[in-house]
Amino acid sequence: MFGCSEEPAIKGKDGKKQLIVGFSQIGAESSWRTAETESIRSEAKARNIELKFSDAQQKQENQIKALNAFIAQGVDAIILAPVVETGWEPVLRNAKKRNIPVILVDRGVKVSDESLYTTLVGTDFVLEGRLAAEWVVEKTGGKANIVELEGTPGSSAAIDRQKGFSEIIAKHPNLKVIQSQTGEFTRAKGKEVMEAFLKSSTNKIDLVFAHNDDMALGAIQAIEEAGQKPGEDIIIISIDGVKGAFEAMVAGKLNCTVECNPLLGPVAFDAVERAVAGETVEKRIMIEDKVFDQSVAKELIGGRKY
Ligand code: GYE
Repeated sequence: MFGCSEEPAIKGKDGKKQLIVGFSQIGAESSWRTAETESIRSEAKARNIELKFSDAQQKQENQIKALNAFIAQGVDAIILAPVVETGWEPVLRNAKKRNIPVILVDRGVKVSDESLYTTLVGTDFVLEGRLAAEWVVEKTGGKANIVELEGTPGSSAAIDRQKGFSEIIAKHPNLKVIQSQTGEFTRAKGKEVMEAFLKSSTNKIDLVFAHNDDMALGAIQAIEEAGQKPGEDIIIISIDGVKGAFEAMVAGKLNCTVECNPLLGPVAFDAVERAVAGETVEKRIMIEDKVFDQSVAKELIGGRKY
């Protein structure tokens, strides 16, 4: 046989070169995260994009290793959900050197040079914290002893939600955060920390603010085991808006959730395709949040997609 084909080895159904995208996911700590993973996997499939998936088990070093492996393999683009904010510059510089666009999903990074990533697709965590606090002000009339279950230390989700929440709470002298500790965004740790709060607190706990629904669901269990009624004796508000939170609201055990949409696949891959095509992509692609409380839970639970 003579000659050689000009065509690329791998082709998509539509005859275009099939894109190869590496996705470095944080782990599977919450139902939110599982929904995000599923959204990215299924959107890759729908677009006939080959997805190389890597689960970092909550460790930044695993994410850095995965990214370097994607870069060495010469992927067309990288999707990164960064577990923490800092420490990304060297690996992002490697990607930039090889002209591989990096699309951040849900959490942000702190870098001195913003050109090290293409865009951040996700919600506004500071706003979510503020929305939660505004609901607390309204619900309590500005007087409550609050305990806070924080997300993963060093993550933009935990840092910014706390920032937004405390900004509003600080304006109300009778709203006091009496204890605050990380529950690492998991149900098990949320339960454990809530148990410790209930045991050690000398003041009555009026309200729990959890940085995600899973920790609130853990706290609900702890409160019940301590013989109190979650949602009544202790008010509970969290962030995400997952199905489990809606179920808990319908059962009267959770009072409110601030939505944070995890279905980022379609928007993330739009950004990937535009970046690969050499188009300019805006630095921030914002996904909107809404507040849902018990009063609307029953009516809306059937339509929830995650
Ligand atoms: O709220 C939480 C998760 O980064 C927005 O991480 C995400 C957060 C989400 O595990 O449930």
